[in-house]
Amino acid sequence: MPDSDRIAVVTGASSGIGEATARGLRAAGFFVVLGARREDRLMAVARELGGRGLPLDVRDLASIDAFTAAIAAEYGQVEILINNAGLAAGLQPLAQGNDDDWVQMMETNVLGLLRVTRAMLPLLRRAPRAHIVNLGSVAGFEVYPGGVGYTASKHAVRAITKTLRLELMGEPIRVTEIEPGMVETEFSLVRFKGDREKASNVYQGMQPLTGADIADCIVWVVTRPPHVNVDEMVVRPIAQATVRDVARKS
Ligand code: NDP
Ligand code: 8X3
Repeated sequence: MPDSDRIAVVTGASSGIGEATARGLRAAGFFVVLGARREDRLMAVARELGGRGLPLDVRDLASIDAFTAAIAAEYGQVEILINNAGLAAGLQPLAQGNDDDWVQMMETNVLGLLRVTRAMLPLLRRAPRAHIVNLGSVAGFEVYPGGVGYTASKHAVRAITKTLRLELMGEPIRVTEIEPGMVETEFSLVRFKGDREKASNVYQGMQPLTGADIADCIVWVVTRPPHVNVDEMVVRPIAQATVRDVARKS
């Protein structure tokens, strides 16, 4: 039984920003329902927070349906949806673009977010008030060489968020996009397919944000009075002025 009727669903809660957001929302009094593919890690977080972990692969419609059906049966409604599951894969120029990487990014960051949102909308509409928070990125309005698949997917997240804001206008459902700059999570390790040296070089000589920094912003956004909609929030480390301009100490 949830100890709060304020249900918050976080996708991609097995690490990084999603895990930190689950912690933040729990501390703010929500009952958290967490989804991701790595069940061992997901369940450990859910257990620790006294929440519910459910397997979820946002690339798989059947998995999204099972995730949604379990939430509908157990809780009946959802107040907060954090669409966080996502990744970058590779950093090659378009000419050398890897098909599998492009498909994975589009299916996860774009189709996954669309499908999870569509599945969850009936549950969000059952709550007295609700809030959808999409994890975009500064890559949703800036670009960089090698980033074409990822930046295209995050530009799409921006379009989706703005469209939802229009389509849900008049309903008690807030829509927000969080657009982080560099956050040290497993993001770069995933992008470079487990190459720890390449991943740590990304943050060499500068202090990146942490997952907890972004969670802090998300918790702030969802705890504003119900009539206040923060449409978007851009958050970068102080050392990063644009996606390509980063001050590093040697
Ligand atoms: P992490 O790699 O630490 O976390 C990504 C999360 O997404 C994991 O929990 C992973 O879980 C989940 N995920 C990936 N694919 C799927 C899938 N098919 N189905 C379900 N869950 C999935 O990275 P971050 O925490 O940094 O990334 C979170 C979000 O923040 C992403 O959308 C990312 O694009 C965005 N972002 C990150 C920035 C950064 O610099 N780190 C900056 C701007 C935005 P599992 O593998 O267990 O399924
Ligand atoms: C992640 C930020 O700069 O790697 O969304 O694209 S970046």
